[in-house]
Amino acid sequence: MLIGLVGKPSVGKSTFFKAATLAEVEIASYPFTTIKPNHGVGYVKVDCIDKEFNTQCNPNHGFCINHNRFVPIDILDVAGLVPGASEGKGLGNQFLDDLREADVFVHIVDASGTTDEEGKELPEDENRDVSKDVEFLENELNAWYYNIFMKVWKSFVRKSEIEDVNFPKAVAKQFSGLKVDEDQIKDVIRKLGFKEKPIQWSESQVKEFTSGLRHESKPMIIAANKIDTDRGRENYEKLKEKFPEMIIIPCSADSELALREAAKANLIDYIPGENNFEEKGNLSEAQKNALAKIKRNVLDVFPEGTGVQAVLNKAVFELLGYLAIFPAGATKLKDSKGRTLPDCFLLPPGSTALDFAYFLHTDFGKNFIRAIDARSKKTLGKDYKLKNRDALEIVSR
Ligand SMILES: Nc1nc2c(ncn2[C@@H]2O[C@H](COP(=O)(O)OP(=O)(O)OP(=O)(O)O)[C@@H](O)[C@H]2O)c(=O)[nH]1
Ligand SMILES: [Mg+2]
Repeated sequence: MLIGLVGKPSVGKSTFFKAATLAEVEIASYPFTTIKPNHGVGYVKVDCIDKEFNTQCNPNHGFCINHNRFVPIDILDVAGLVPGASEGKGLGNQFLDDLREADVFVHIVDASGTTDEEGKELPEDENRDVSKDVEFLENELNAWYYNIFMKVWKSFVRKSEIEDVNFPKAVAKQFSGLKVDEDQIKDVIRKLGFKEKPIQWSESQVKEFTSGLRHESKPMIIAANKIDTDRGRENYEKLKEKFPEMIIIPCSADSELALREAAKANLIDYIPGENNFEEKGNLSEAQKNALAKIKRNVLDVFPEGTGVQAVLNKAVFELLGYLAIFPAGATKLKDSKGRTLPDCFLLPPGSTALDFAYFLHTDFGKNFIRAIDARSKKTLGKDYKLKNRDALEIVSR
């Protein structure tokens, strides 16, 4: 699972990244602070099943606090994108190639409204229409796909004059590095309902197709960041009104970073995603004030706290519909090393018990006999559709 952070410069991509991964990265108020991509490990939060079994898990990967299981995911933070990037403005959009492998994008928007389209600070009396940032970014991402597509379009047209070309297959090949498959291509064409053959498509039809493909293969969730600022909340509300079909989450990456760093330094107890914390260490007056401000301006106002955890969770579980699955013996929850419920895996929507067996090991898949639900001890067949937080044993020959 790879989540890509995108947005214009200075919106707080690296701050979000650092808050989610605690990796050391550069953060600054001038545009293009990040040039080379930052790659790190963050976590999605899953209500751990160990509680139901009256036990405490020992994760092989990630960690568990108070029965909140944090399952690792990869996150990529890249350079800022500006309008016209597809024609080479700013740093261009070549660096988007770093995001080819992303399963989902988080578009970080500066909801403070204090920066212009290139991430530069605006004069005090000006306020940016933040919906423009959402629109231009969509356009730039779509142009990226369009340009990739146009590289093969001409040769495709020439070829199809002589022989029958399998369009979905040819397009999938061109986009193979971008995690686009033939089914997605067929799906997009079906949804668009074009009557003409691809070869007869007009320029605008080609654009509709490549935008649709971008949308399908790189879905996007919006983090309305900097909600702790004066205009943050107002601009977030405006975005929700303007784009009712999008998932938009109020966010304060800066606050999350402060909370996670304070927790790491043992100054507070804080579980990412919660809207409270408890002071425990020797806090200076300045630290106390800073934390009180976060509580007042962010945690007490927004039910999902700073929003950083909510963004990651919604991207993976709501937008992509992934399922958290625990391998678990029907009679014992420990593995051979004595670890309790050591694993929790993320599987794509629609996965079956057999898919899960193959996911664990090809041999389990090939020699699958049945699955057993560790809660109910019921037997499940290979076509059983997995549900989020299922705990299953795979029995194989
Ligand atoms: N008030 C407030 N400021 C924030 C927040 N998140 C980030 N910032 C500030 O915004 C500025 C830009 O942050 P970065 O994380 O470097 O932004 P970026 O999007 O990575 O910028 P580029 O790498 O230049 O594209 C810094 O001064 C941050 O401290 C937030 O939630 N609230
Ligand atoms: Mg950055």
